[in-house]
Amino acid sequence: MKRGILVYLAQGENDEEISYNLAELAELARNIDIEPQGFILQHRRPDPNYLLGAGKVEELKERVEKENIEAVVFNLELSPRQILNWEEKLGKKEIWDRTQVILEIFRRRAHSREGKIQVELARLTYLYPRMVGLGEVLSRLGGGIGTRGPGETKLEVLRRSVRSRIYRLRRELEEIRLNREVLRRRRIKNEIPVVALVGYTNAGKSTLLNALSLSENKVLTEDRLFATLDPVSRRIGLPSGRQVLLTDTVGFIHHMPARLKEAFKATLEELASADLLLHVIDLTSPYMERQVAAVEVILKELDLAHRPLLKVYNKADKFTGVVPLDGVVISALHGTNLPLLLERLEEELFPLTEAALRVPFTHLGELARARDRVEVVEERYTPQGVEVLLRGRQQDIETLKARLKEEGKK
Ligand SMILES: Nc1nc2c(ncn2[C@@H]2O[C@H](COP(=O)(O)OP(=O)(O)OP(=O)(O)O)[C@@H](O)[C@H]2O)c(=O)[nH]1
Ligand SMILES: [Mg+2]
Repeated sequence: MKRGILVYLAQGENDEEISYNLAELAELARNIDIEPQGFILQHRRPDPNYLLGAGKVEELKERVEKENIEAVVFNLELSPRQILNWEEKLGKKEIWDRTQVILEIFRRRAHSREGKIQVELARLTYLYPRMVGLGEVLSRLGGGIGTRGPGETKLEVLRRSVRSRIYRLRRELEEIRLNREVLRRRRIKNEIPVVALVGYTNAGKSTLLNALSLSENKVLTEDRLFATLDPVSRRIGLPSGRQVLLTDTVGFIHHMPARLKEAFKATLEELASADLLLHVIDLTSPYMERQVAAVEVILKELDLAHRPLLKVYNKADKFTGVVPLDGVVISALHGTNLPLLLERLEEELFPLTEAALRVPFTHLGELARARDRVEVVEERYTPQGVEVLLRGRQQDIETLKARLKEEGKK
């Protein structure tokens, strides 16, 4: 672990928000092997040269030297000029901002071709607009301030190659997306409902996927941020014996860098085709409400705010407080309450409806056979047959109707 220090420039947040953001920034830093030794906090407008005001700049420099700090992590995005100034000021220290830290975590976790493409795209689109400032730097190195120095042309070449790389990556992603679309269509044709896990990173989505999955092929779960990048799907069985697909994707975080959201669009688009979203929430997080709100913001941005959604409060084994009542409370790790969750899934995916039918006496056998799936609420005998009021899943009722017609034809 490298010794680090956090720098927090507050823009009107209150104390509670600041302490939450600082705790999360520290956690993000740990995920790239930087152990924060402390922090510097300032309330002010961002300074164009150092982000911080002059007094704090000196304070940071002193602390970096005194405390043997190797890496400085800023909460706000730094401009190229600010990065350069800090590098000059502090010598050979690592300078990070929150977006870079998140991008680095993603880079380390990306395994599949798609994941790698998405992360590279995010990094390049983050870099590209920043290259304008680089021209200034390149020119400064080559002399000639203010004139169109040699840095400008070098920069143009660089920018062009980055641009064409971005273009190629976007095209590759588009191809992957089309493939997905084909798979999706096939799935719809087979009528396997899809349930998608969403939630803050580290809430326990992958653990839940493993716990419910019928397959022995387990996915990675870890006490780390963004353990999952690549989407995976597994079949799960519902109490009625029906199967559905459960999909797991990248976790969310508040103030998710825009570039990352854009790059992971293909992954996130999968969510749009889900029949139901399972929002997994870490009950034990002191910041649970904030995390729920952050996920809801992202769902809204993805235009998913009005999709059917079930809240799942996880890690109940480690929780002693009062549990919320607007969802299912489970422990994915210990398997607690999973049968109840599956029942709720069944209800959500296959809601009960009622239908009135007339069954001719010759077809009572079909009705009897359907009784383990469909409940007969009322029956009335008439000369033409039995008039029944049925309650059951739409699909089962449709199947029964179809059978009655078939029988009628014979
Ligand atoms: N105590 C407890 N820990 C759990 C439970 N469910 C998951 N965890 C732990 O929480 C950590 C994160 O679990 P994951 O399943 O990897 O979380 P995730 O939501 O997939 O996280 P990302 O992929 O990073 O978004 C792991 O250390 C799990 O063992 C639970 O019910 N109880
Ligand atoms: Mg995961």
